[in-house]
Amino acid sequence: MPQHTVLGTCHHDCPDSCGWVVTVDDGVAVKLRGNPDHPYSMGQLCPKVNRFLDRVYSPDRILQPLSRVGTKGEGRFEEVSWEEALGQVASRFHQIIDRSGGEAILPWWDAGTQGLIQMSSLDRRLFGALGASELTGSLCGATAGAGFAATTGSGKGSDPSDVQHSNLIILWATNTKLTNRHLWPFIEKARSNGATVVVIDPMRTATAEAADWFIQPLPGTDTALMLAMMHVLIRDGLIDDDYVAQHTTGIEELAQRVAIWPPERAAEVCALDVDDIERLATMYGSSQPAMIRTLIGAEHHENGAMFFRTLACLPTLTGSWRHLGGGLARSTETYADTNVDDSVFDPVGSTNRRKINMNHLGRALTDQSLDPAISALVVWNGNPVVTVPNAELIREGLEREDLFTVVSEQFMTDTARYADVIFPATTQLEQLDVVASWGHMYLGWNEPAIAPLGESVPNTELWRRLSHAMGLTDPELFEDDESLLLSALTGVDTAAIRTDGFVRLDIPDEVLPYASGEFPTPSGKAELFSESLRADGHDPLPAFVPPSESPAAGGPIYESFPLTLLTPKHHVRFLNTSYTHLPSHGPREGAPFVEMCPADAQERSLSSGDPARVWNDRSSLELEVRITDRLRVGVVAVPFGWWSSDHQGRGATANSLTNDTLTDWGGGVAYSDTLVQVARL
Ligand SMILES: Nc1nc2c(c(=O)[nH]1)N[C@H]1C(S)=C(S)[C@@H](COP(=O)(O)OP(=O)(O)OC[C@H]3O[C@@H](n4cnc5c(=O)[nH]c(N)nc54)[C@H](O)[C@@H]3O)O[C@H]1N2
Ligand SMILES: Nc1nc2c(c(=O)[nH]1)N[C@H]1C(S)=C(S)[C@@H](COP(=O)(O)OP(=O)(O)OC[C@H]3O[C@@H](n4cnc5c(=O)[nH]c(N)nc54)[C@H](O)[C@@H]3O)O[C@H]1N2
Ligand code: SF4
Ligand SMILES: [Mo]
Repeated sequence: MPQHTVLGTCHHDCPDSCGWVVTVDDGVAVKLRGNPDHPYSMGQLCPKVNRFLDRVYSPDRILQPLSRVGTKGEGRFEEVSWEEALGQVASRFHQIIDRSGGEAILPWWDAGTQGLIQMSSLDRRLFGALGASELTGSLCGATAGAGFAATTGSGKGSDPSDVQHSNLIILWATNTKLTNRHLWPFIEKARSNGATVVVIDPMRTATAEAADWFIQPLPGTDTALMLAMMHVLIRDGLIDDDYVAQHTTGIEELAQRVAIWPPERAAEVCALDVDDIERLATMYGSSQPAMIRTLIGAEHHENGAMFFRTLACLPTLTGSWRHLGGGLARSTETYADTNVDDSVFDPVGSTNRRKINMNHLGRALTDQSLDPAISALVVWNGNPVVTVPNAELIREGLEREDLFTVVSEQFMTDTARYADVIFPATTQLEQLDVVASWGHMYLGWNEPAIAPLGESVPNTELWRRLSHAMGLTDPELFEDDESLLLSALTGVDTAAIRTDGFVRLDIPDEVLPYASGEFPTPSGKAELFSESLRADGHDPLPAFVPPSESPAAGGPIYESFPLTLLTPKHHVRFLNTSYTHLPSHGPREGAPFVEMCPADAQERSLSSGDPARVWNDRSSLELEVRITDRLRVGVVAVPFGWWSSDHQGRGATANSLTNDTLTDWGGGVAYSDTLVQVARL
């Protein structure tokens, strides 16, 4: 075929879901650029994906099924045929099911591709047919959604791109310039019209550097700040009385609650100036339209859901939901429900199976009391050895000789090294999909641009082949990709999405979810006081509860480990743990390090460049010290994303240290409530 172009959409777990154009010459992708017609990404990609072809054509791609010949974790494999690999898996699965039942098999997947069918579709039917354990919980997003919905009744917030109409923009616990870069031009547009940008983050991020005002509370304390803001809003008559009277429940109870949260009290909890809290509350209560923008950063705390539940009370009190450019913008994923119904992938007649929270992978693999114990693990679209907290426990589980581990991957990740069988996975360039965004209001089409490299296959094809190898015959297990996709799209102009590469969701041009005060809660109002939360054993009102592993909670852990550890996304060329191993990405970001403020370093006689040990009762890391003014006293940071091979010593990574306590509700996990000590090596 002569040189031609193919439209696609970035599959990464990233809010921007950029449109792209691939130039293909004689079956080889020779160029990949942003689609200039895409209304949100407008022709731009990012420093990760600008060099996506380096990933696709990397000599390190896994292109053949592999079977383990070394010890677990060693990473020594031999190439085998598909038939051989499928045969090994099918016979082990049959043995396990006969001996212990299907629940001894655990599927584990994340959003390595967040495409509609390649993230999760036929796997649900296959693992349903096997009666396998069911994965629940989330590394990302569910706690934020559940917290927000406790107040508003749904996940729906404002359209993020409407920040362009805002007069005040509060970027609360989100590092927009790094993690959501295509939103920044919309923010700059508002700024050129006079908007003020405030960043609230325990770390002076690149986004904080670019803001008009940076507020730096201690991690996990923001709810106290919000309670004090509400104190000021109510005290000073800055609330929208009509809106509150008509559309909310529990204003009196809330007023009583925040009465005991004067700015002085929050200032102490958050380590902020009283004047700053007064000024922030007054600014918020007297600016319209005022948009709060948040993503995931604050959900990784034990009180994570309460953060989002309380945050949603702010635009409700000020009536900011009424205004375009007001309200609260978070993940847009629930808007995709308008045109996408992924419940069509659920198995027919599925029964209730044992549930395992994905954040507790290490616990599940090492728990002697689980009945049945996990005997087989199947991982795709994720790298849990590096991305899930308390990771050394996962490693311990994966080393079990009696565990049979199957991984579908593009590369030999830390997780894949522990596999017994590895199946080669295609990249987004080689597979059909549709991507629903969580950062904007467009669905993206992804036409395969090239044929699968080597013997790699899309996840859906792996499930079809495995179903066949298991001797299953139900036709729903063998549905083809196009049919799966089309069955999940409702009311989408499929001709248009294929021709343009994207289509806007079937929602109004102006997204004002609660302007008229219709909240889909049990009471039909925004629930400042929530009966449902009370029924579930939570505080029915916004409340500040310090995370149990935190300076505010104190106790013996804090005495041994007095520093709070943040492990944020940090590198422009990384997307979670993907890319760190590529020569065009990893080396250009340097190496992992521990960052701390001058006072904490001085107390430990540490200078920049010194080797240090960072440890707690979970694990220990050896890292180079970097002294910065980005962090305040008592808070240190180690960037997330690097693999074992990038770390010295035993190959522990940032998540070897992190806390696997679940969040208050929503099924997420408290990575950022981690205490450590640091000392010179
Ligand atoms: N370059 C790049 N972009 C990415 C990713 C990546 O790995 N690299 N990952 C993608 C993914 S999966 C996601 S979910 C998004 C996440 O996007 P964001 O939510 O914007 O990013 P995070 O780095 O998880 O967290 C944002 C900020 O929250 C802060 N934070 C932590 N605890 C608290 C707290 O208690 N209070 C406050 N106020 N702030 C707190 C952290 O210091 C951090 O700066 O980014 C996506 N985009
Ligand atoms: N300490 C700390 N931990 C964190 C975070 C943090 O900020 N700090 N962030 C958390 C967040 S928000 C998230 S979302 C998670 C991410 O956690 P993961 O999803 O586990 O992380 P990724 O590195 O994105 O791993 C995705 C893997 O999927 C593979 N993959 C990509 N496409 C395909 C495909 O089509 N088929 C198959 N079979 N495989 C594919 C990639 O090669 C890659 O290895 O990490 C969480 N962990
Ligand atoms: S990773 Fe995010 S910013 Fe980069 S191309 Fe993909 S969607 Fe766009
Ligand atoms: Mo995420």
